[in-house]
Amino acid sequence: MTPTRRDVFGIGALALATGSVSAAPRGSWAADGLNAAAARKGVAYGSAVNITPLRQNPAYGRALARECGVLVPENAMKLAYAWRAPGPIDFSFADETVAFAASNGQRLRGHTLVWHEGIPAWARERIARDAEGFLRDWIGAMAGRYRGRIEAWDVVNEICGPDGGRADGLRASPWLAALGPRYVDLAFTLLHDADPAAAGVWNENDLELDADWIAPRRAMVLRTLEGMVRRGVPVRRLGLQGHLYAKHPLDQDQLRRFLRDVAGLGLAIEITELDVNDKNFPADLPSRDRAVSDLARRFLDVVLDEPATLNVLTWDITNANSWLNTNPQRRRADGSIQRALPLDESFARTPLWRAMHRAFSEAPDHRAARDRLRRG
Ligand code: 9MR
Repeated sequence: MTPTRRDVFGIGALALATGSVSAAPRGSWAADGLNAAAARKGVAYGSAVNITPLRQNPAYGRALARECGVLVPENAMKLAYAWRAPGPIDFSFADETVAFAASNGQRLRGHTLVWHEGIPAWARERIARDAEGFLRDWIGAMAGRYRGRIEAWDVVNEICGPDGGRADGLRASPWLAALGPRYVDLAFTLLHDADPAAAGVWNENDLELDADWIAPRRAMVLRTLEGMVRRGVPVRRLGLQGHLYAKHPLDQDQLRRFLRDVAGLGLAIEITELDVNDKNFPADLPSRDRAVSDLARRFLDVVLDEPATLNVLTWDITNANSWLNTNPQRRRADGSIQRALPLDESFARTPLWRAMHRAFSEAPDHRAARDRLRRG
C-alpha cells in the first residue's frame, strides 16, 4: 500500500494526543512568500516559532504558514523548558509546535539536545553523577518521541569555546566536565539510535563574520568535524546560526572558503538562526533598513552560492518576537525596535524581506545537491 502523507509525517498518533490536527494538508506557504522563492531553488526557508504568541495571535500563525516551509521551536524542546523538574518530561509545548507544523505541511528542525545554557539545577546534579545515563534518557525520550518527524536535530549547540582555553577548543560545560570531549560523539550516536532518519547537526555561533577571534573558531570547527567524520560519528550537517551584527564586517571570500571546506567533508550546511542586530546602524529607519538588508544580502549571496546549503531559518519571523527586542540586554540604546527580521510588528514585509526574497530568487539551483545531501 502506498503510504499517505499522514503516514509519512507520522502525525496520526500525535493528532490524537494533541487533538489539534485534522487532515494532513499540502504545504501552506503562499506562492509569493519566502519559502516559495527558496523552494524554487531547492532551498527551504523557515523560522523559529515562539509558542506564546502562537497561542495568542492568529496573525502570527498565518504569517508563519504563509512564509515558511520549515519550522523550529525556539525554546519548547530545550531541557530548561521541557524538563524543568525531575519527573516526567513536559512535551506539551513541543507537541503543539509539531502539530502546528504538521497542519501546515511544514518540515521541522529540533533544537537543541546538548547545550551549556539552561540546564536546571536538578539536572546538573544528575549530570555530575551520571552524565551518560542522563544523556541517554533525555535524547532517547525527546528525539524518540518525534522519531520520523524531525528533518534535523541540533545535537550540540555552541560547543566551541569562546575563550581559547583548551587545545581542542571545546567550551567548558557540565557535559565536558562530566564526560570529557567524548560527550560530543556520544550525543550524535544517541540521536542516531533514537531517530536514525534525523540528520545530526552541530549548531554553532560566531562563525560568519570577520574578526580576529573568528578565524580560530572556524579552524576549530573544521578540525573537530574532520575527526568526527573520520571516526564515523553520525554528524551530517553544520548549522551556522547566522546572528549578524552591524559592528562586525563580513568577509565574503573567507566565509565562502569556510563553507567550501565544510562541504568538502561531505556535510550539508544550514543557516539556523539568521537575524541582524542593528545596534550599530543609524536610528533613521530607511538608512537602517538599507544597512540591515545589505548585510543580510551579502551574507545570503555567499551562503546560497554554496550548493551544500539546504535551509535558511530566521530566529523568529517578526521583529515583535525577536530576542533582540525581548531581551533587555539586546535592545537598542535609543529604544527603537531592532529591524532584525523579515516582518515588522504588524506582520508586514520589510526591506529585509525583499532583500531575502531577491537573494532566494537570484540563487543558483540547489536541487541536485539537496537530493544528494538529504539522502546522505
Ligand atoms: O531566543 C531564545 C530565548 O527566547 C531564550 O530565552 C534563550 C534561552 O533559552 O534562547 C534563545 O535562543 C538562543 C538559541 O537557543 C541558541 N542560539 C542563541 C539564541 C539567542 O540567544
